[in-house]
Amino acid sequence: MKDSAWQATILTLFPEMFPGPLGTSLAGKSLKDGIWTLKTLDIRQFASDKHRTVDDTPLGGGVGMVLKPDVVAAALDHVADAPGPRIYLTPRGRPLDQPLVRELAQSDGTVFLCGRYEGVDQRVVDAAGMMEVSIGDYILSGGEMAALTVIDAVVRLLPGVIGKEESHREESFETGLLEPSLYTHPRDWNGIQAPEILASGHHRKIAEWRQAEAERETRERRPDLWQRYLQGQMPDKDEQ
Ligand code: 6GU
Repeated sequence: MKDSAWQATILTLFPEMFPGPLGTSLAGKSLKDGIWTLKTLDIRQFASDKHRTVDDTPLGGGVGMVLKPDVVAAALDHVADAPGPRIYLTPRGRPLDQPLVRELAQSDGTVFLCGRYEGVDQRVVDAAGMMEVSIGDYILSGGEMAALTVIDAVVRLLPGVIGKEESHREESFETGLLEPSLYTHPRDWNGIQAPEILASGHHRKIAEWRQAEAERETRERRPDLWQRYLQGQMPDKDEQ
């Protein structure tokens, strides 16, 4: 197990967006406890001209502006000693999923490059061997909200952030199934009954009901996850 803090290093034009929501709740507590650290670096400080220009028009024409490779390279050089993979947040990237989150949590940290405007000159992304990551098929105004999302997902996996190791095991995307619906007291709410089995005290039957519900909900809500789950259960079958 890792005994030093997980280090998030963020290159951004908007350092004031951090820690933002990561300063509260579970992430905020673990930040204060030193389980992870956050360092932001303002990309603008690496501009070389007196106007502190960080972007330029796209070669070949087109809308918007592109972050200059020399400026981004200087920012990356400045954090050369920061641990972990270099991630460029872009809707063109590999879709974030729980296996990637786990991989990042197992490293000593991650360096995040947040793009704004239309994006970053591809040459610096390629030259630095950056991993390109997207958080979903929609467009954000910049990579900052995506970085916050990735860090939130990573931090809750770090040892000591969530009480028992137990609490991760039955989660969606750890089991490959969505979690079953949740209910609390009162059992009768406005005449609507919570499932009777949950009040039976019969732990084996409750576990079986939850498994069946998780399977049904996954099949109905996320046929894509359901197919992957079935293939994981039956590695020989290629269709179901
Ligand atoms: Cl990583 N960046 C931006 N700008 N938009 C996104 C995204 C990232 N992931 C999904 N949409």
